[in-house]
Amino acid sequence: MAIMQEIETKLQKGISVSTDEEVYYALLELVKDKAEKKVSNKGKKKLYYISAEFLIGKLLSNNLINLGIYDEVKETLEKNGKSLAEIEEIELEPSLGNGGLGRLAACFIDSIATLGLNGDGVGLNYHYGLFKQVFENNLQKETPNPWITKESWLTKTDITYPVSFGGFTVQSRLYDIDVVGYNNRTTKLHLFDIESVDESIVGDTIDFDKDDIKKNLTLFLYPDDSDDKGRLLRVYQQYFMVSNAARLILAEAEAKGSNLHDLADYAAVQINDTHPSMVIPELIRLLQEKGILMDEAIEIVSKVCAYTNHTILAEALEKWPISFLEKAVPQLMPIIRELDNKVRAKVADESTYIIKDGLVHMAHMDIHFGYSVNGVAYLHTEILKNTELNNFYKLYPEKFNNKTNGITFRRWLMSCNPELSAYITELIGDGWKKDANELEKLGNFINDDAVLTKLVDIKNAKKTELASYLKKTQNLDVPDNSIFDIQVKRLHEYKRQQLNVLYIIRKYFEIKAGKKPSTPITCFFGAKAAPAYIIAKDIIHAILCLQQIINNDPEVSPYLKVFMVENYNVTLAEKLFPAANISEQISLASKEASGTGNMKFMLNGAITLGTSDGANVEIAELVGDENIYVFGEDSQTVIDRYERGDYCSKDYYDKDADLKKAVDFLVSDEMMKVGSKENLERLYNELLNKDWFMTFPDFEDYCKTKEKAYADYEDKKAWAKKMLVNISKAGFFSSDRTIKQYNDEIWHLEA
Ligand code: B1N
Repeated sequence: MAIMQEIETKLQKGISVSTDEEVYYALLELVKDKAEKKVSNKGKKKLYYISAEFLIGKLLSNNLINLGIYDEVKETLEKNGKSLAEIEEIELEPSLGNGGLGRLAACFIDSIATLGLNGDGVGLNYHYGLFKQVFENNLQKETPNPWITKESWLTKTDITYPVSFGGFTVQSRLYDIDVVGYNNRTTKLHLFDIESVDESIVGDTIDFDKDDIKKNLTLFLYPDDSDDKGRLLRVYQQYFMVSNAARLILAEAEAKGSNLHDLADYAAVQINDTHPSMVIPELIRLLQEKGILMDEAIEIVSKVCAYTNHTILAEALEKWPISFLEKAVPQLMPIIRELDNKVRAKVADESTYIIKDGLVHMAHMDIHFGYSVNGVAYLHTEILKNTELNNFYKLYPEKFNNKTNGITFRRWLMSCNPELSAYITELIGDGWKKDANELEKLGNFINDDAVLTKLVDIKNAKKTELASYLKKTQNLDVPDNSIFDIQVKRLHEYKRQQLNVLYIIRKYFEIKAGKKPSTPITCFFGAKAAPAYIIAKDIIHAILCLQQIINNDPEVSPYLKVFMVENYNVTLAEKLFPAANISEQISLASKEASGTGNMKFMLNGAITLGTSDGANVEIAELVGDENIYVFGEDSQTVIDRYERGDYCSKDYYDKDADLKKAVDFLVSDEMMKVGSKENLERLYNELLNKDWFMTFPDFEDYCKTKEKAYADYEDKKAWAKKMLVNISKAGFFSSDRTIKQYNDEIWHLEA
């Protein structure tokens, strides 16, 4: 049947006489039907990628692309007076993740499906997601982000388990989302929910009764962890997730003939950061229930579980008080104690013990009782081996390995930038869609003026598109003839949005003093701050105040504008990456494990302005010094300074007049007029008295390097060459490559 007929059969009327909403739901059903008919990946051994987050983004366009019917559907709709872009606006984006870690999990299941690997994602079905960000009085407010509509990508299954906590039991229910690969194959994202969940206990804010676990368990992703109740709820969530996962794993293995002694032939579990770490004791517990003795159960599970570390930030390495675990999951404590005893019996180094000072160290359990530990970029893995986890590396050098992150090019090029994607295909054919390394062939066009011009034309078109989208959706007036300099990522002090802020203030003063940039500059920010992260919210406040001051200053705004987009999410990301000229990757060296936004910018022809941190290091190596702007201290210098503990931000402030002027502006009359004294003073004091992430030592080099980038932008042809090199070298960052390495070196599934 022709697509047109198929859609109209679903609609039971003509496309042209249907509303956008009706067409959206018809397409949703059509895609679900088609996905169900695809071959699902099979094999004796199966991977379970367990993650508290899957930041999947909207699914319609991506699924149409992966099913190979995107163009056909788009044209059919157009012929009937409909726009696919407008129909996409109907779809609500699930906010089932914070940032990079969750988005990585989503890219990974796309690649797993595409490579035909037998692997599923397992997570939770949060009804209100993380939160929706709104700005009020230049401050971030959080509201619930409902996304589940009556018809949705979720399919209710018959799978349900009783899950017991200390003192009560809940009934789970599995919902599945089909993950369509770019090859006629599918896999599944399994999202567990609780039957007794009650959305009505949530009002207009993200506050709710944190004690009522039977009602609240799957309402939000990581509710407020600043108080004990929120933290305890997180333990309940994590156990609920892994207990369901563990039962599913054992049930599927047994169904395929496993006697459970041979579980490792049937299952590999990837533990995505420490959030699912309790899967280790839970699997051991369930194996014991099935009659396997403790020692053997531990051995079996140790051959099944592998752990990925995503950060070296101490506050993100989970340590749960024993009292929390005793209350929420008392059945696990004897097992965790036994695991700790085993470590104590064979290891002298106390720093690696699982239980210390009344806390259970989740990562320690993963490393002792998992068979693989991986970092997410070369530099990050080196830091784990040599510094952060050195005591473990000395015990188990063979367990440590690197898997540099990647992104799916289906979503981050083909879907979000069809113009560039089509042009690449015109130049080098479409082999790159299956083998991303073929992008290297673009290098042959480095001296082809027509190609360079066309790349710039496409970039400009995407900038105009972003500007009109932001006008329509957020009423922002973005000048599309300016340099688009973009920093989008979670708001965190180590990512140093505040460094960018200080540059912007400096630029503002420069323009006021009559030094005007040849091409106007537009600085974009997009970032959510954790609801309880005070300083992060103060930084958002400062950005919004600057936006108000600068954009309304007739002397400055023709040359410089600032926009903080509201509720930065996957949908907005898909519009921002293709429009960027400059990609801000300015974390303090050693702190950003990898970054994946950096890869999305590069693939779409933006040039990186970044520190030698995370995957930036690998980008620099691939593109060469000419095609990236690297600044700042290196990770060893930073690590050494932390070690010495002698950093004093005030010294830098006193020595650099420009820096001093920029920092002082935060608490100037101008800022106070549009902002809140409390927030601005707190940020000012934080920088002056602490500056834990060392923005001041990098300030001068950052400014100098950024000016160089802006100056280079003036030479259109030279800039276009940099764009071409970046795109042509991006193939390494395909998540297909990453997943192939996970499989070859950790999971060992048959393709
Ligand atoms: O994981 C990404 C990396 O590309 C980023 O560099 C890294 O910052 C990010 C606690 C985290 N690390 N840790 C988290 C998320 C939620 C949470 O509650 C920690 N996210 C990352 C993918 O490897």
